Amino acid sequence: MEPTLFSKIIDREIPADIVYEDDEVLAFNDIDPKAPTHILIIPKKPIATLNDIEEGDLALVGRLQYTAAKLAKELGFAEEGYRVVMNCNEAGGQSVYHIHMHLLGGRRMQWPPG
Ligand code: DGP
Repeated sequence: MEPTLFSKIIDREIPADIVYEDDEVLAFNDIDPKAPTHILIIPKKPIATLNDIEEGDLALVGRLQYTAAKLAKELGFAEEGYRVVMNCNEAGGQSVYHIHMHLLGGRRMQWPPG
């Protein structure tokens, strides 16, 4: 897999406003926020799309969701509510081919999304 923008953020080749990091996961503010809080949560392991997740990645993907909930609690909007989104491929709105979970909070969300 070619290095993506997000691999470069993991490797500190491109700056980002990092809000959480552990051995497997990195979280940073989205450059073009769609809510008062808009954080991207990514695995350090490069996985291009949701379609490329393998059985051995299941704990890692669970860790993305766990990290989203942990950040929502820390940032104070877990009880009020928030949204997590993962876009897959072009029609799904994916623009960076390294899986990422969008954590959106701090405003009332609409349904259905666009
Ligand atoms: P998606 O469209 O689901 O692939 O989401 C990609 C997100 O990545 C999009 O919300 C904007 C964000 N993004 C793109 N380039 C950068 C960047 O250089 N830095 C940061 N922090 N976010 C970026």
